[in-house]
Amino acid sequence: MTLLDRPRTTGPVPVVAARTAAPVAERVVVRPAEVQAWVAEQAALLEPAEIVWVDGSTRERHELLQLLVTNGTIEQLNPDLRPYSFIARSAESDVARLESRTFICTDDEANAGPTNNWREPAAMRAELQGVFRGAMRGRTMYVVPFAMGPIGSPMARFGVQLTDSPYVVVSVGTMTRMGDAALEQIARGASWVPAVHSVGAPLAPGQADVPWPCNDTKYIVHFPENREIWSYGSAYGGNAILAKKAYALRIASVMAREEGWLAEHMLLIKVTPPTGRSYHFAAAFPSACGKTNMAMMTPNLPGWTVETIGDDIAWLWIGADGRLRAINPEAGFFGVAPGTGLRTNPTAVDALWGNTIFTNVATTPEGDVWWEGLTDEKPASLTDWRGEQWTPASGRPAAHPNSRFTVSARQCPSIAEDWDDPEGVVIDAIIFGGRRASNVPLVVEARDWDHGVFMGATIASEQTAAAEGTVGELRRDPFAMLPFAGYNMADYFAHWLDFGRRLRRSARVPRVFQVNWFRKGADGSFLWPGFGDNARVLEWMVARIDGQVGAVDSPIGSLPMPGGLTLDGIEIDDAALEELFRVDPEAFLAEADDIERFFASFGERLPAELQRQLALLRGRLEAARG
Ligand code: OXD
Ligand code: MN
Repeated sequence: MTLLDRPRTTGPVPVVAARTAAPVAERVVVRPAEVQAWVAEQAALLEPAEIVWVDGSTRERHELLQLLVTNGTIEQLNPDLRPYSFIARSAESDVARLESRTFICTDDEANAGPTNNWREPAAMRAELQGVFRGAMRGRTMYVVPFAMGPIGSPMARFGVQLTDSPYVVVSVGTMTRMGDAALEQIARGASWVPAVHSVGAPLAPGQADVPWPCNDTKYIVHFPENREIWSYGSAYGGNAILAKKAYALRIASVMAREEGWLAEHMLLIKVTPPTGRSYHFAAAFPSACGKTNMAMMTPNLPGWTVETIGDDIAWLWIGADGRLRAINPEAGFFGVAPGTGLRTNPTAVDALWGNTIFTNVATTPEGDVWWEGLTDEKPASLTDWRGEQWTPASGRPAAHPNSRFTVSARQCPSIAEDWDDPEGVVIDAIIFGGRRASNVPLVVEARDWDHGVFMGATIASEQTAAAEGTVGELRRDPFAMLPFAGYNMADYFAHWLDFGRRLRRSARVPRVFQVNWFRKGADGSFLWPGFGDNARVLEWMVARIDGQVGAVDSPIGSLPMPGGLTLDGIEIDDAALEELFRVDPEAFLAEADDIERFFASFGERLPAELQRQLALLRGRLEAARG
């Protein structure tokens, strides 16, 4: 029986018989008793109509996609234009991550820290029991085993998500190594994180479903001490693909601290200059600051290549060789569509040729997709993300600003050959960036690791559409991890400082840089062309790594010397260049005051080293002011 013709039943939950252990040759995966017991316990709470264990096969994916079409959740795009691709239009209230409904539940509130929404675990558990009771009535509960990281890597970590959303199952299928291969590792004793997800829309007998079931009440709850995740009410990827933000960042950051590694909101790229020697960079930017564009950059420098390893999450550790190594724990890209265009990111546009699920983009009359920035010219008419008719005169965006594509990493033309190397890649430099209209120069190099940690801890960015909030407002987003650190951010800073001490003992410490592609001139236009021209900044970093170029010392770090960036082929006048690198001591002293207020929110727990870095910065700025 296929998923499609399996009858929908209500009433008692059919018991899924445990398969007996069979020879490996039969490729029957043993369902670990511990997982089975947990599934049964949750089924008693959630009361689904049936339970399906997901195996991760192509056939299963096909059947789920057909089911989603039948349910009206997705529509198939024109196969001649976009083979085997689909568009989902979500409920209007379910379009982004909900930070105000994201909770970290630790016994001691101080362990969640001032940047997280803390809830007392027992009280939250009691609340969740009420919320989740019967939440899957009338629906199928999928049991979704997954691996983060290449199976066989010392860094691979496992989980099992329960969900009543087939849309979420296919999304997890793209974003992780999902199914039997992961379950097999759990059966062999790998530890796993349990994650429960429901859209919170139980169906009464005979009740018709809606295309995008969800609930106005939402919860994204983490119990880091028990390594457990509960998510309710949303099918939006950032809230519902629990392997991603909830596990690979919030829970993994806690695991990483305990086990001595780093779980970071970073892209990973491999940069190869004409010399042929490759360099690997890990770069942290707040949500929707162009990480995917940078990860897939086509460098505007002859003879240079940039290859993609990851676009959102990196796990870093000190390898047996003492070097800083990193993997991308994900297997796909859940990228922001608007701003991904033929001019800005042709590689991503190529990657999306087919086998892609789009969510909340617009569709053309021919049955293809469109979003702001895909092409310079707007199509004459579209169906917008809400399903309404749209023309350029409509005066509103056709695609939701946080509309997304979900596509396998393997489909990316710039994917590096070693992107899924179980041993990871050696990191030569770490980059921190934010979206800053003023103040922060195009590139600055940190004086040393601890200064780099200060830079990471003080990233600020203008709010984007990836989460709810007022777009454009400046917020401190330390390490781009504000919504993703699963524990007290001050302890997280301390962990980074400590990690540097360990790196110093074992091997070469990577360089740390800060970048800002978004500085604007007095007329409000961007000073730097960005995108492929950001390779010019990478070129300078490579020269610094190799000790080939000097730098100008400034109060905030080392800047390129005049003429230090290759600018052939771009038009940028001297005034713009000067403004791009201008360090205004007055403005930075005001920034230092803001940092002081931000640091004060961590009280005694803030590492003394960061206060020291702030004092040193102030001293240098005051000296520069004269
Ligand atoms: C994302 C985010 O979706 O950071 O990657 O919000
Ligand atoms: Mn992200």
